[in-house]
Amino acid sequence: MHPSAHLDTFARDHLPPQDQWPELVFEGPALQFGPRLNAATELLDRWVVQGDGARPCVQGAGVRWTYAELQTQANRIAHVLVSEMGVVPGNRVLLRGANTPQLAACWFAVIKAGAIAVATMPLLRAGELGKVIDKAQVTHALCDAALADELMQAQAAHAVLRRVCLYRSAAPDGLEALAARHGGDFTNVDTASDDCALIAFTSGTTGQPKGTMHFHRDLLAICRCWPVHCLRAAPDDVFIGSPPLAFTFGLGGLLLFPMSVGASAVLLEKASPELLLAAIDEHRATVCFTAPTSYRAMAPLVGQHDLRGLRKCVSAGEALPAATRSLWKQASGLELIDGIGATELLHIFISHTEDTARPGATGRPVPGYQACILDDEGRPLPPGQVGRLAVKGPTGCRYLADDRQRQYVQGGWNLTGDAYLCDADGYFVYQARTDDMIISGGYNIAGPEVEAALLSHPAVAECAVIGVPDDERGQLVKAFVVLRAGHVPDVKALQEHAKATIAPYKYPRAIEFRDSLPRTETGKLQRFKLKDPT
Ligand code: 3UK
Repeated sequence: MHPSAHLDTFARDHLPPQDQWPELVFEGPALQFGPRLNAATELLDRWVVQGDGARPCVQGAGVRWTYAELQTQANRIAHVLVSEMGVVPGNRVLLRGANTPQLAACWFAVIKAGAIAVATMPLLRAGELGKVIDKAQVTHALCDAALADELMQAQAAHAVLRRVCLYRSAAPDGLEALAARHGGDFTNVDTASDDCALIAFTSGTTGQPKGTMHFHRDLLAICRCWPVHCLRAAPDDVFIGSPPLAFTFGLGGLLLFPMSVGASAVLLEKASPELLLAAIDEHRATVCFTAPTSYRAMAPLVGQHDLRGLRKCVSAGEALPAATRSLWKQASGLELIDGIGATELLHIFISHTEDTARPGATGRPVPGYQACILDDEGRPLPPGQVGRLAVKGPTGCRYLADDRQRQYVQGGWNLTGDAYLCDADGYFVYQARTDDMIISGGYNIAGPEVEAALLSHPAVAECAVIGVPDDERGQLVKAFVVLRAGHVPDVKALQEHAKATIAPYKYPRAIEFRDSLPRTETGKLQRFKLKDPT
């Protein structure tokens, strides 16, 4: 590793041992990184230096900032971090707030100061924040005044968190007042390209959060893979979407990727399907990032808005059912760009362009990444066989002090925990989470395939399919269904529809109707909550 700029060496001290890292592959000139690199220099300052400072950069929460204005804001906050809050390079700085330009400025300030950004989901409560503070030994925090309560409670229980400063606050000791006392220039800390810049937490299904560590160069590497080859956005694009900046899907899609091409982004504090559609219309947004369920919910409402500006729509976070792809295409005229990403790999590694989309498939490895399907012994499987998805590329899993590193990384590959097959054309087709495969009467049944079949029925708004214990079959396929308005429960009709759409043995033998389904803040179905309702 290169000489670190970190005075607080916590991050390097808690990286997994080198022999447990995934193999990193840096293919082609765009993925070669020198020894020194601060991601903020490349993503933000560069535009001002080259004379593009007056271009629009971020808007939302009552402000509209050019690149030069975001830079000035970030520089002032960096001074506050260093000279008033006592942040030294390598310290972990927690960020808490809804998506706003102010949060983006705080994020860049942390990166510029050579500290480590630990962005957290706005919905987290004191107990969950406490786990993050403890695990990442967070010493400082910048928090939206509107969300201060839970963080203050967490701070009371965790002495390691020394200083909290509130932003979007009118208080005399609020961040705005402190920042106003400082100049708009700041010399970025000369970090190593492999100094940790970000610890992104992923909760998974167990409730014990895992911190994934990403370097300055990783932030640029993801900008040079999927956005260049699959998204292909332009400097005049206006990005918009729902994922929080604390979710790396949102950080890339709504901050890093627009800024890597000199484009701009609309940051929305609230982005329910209704609000997102209205905001696309209002801001003439051209590139949208959200989850499959959000496209499904927006489709019937499209007619109420003017979406003529919209030209690219990205779906990630969960498998995209073919029915949702076609529903969105009918409603908007746009072919969705689906991509599988993971917090461990920072962003998307299998995807496609609008022209190479195949309904039901996630796509092919994004240039820069390699993927294959492995059996339980780690041997590659031939086309058409279902096994474990394995990925490598310029980014990869490095858990902060966590034994689960050995599960995620095996033989140099990142194992995402997904069951996939690769077809004869090299397209990767999602089956299920490996721990969600249903085994019924000796058959392997992927819940999402049954869900896709049910979703193609006009009465079905949303559904989730799980295996429930059954004396006779081992497991029984059970569907939880949310009906569209105006439809009445009809178990038989849905079962017949499933049998007519997929192999009949996969049909849901039990169906339960619900008003809603349990989901994470990142939009993922929590199937485990349906299995074990306690
Ligand atoms: C699932 C998908 C099928 C899959 C993420 C884009 O979701 C992201 O990160 P997470 O760590 O979850 C990773 C897991 O989510 N998944 C995500 N996208 C897809 N399954 N098709 C998809 N298109 O199980 C994966 O292992 O929360 C997504 C960019 C950055 C991200 N962090």
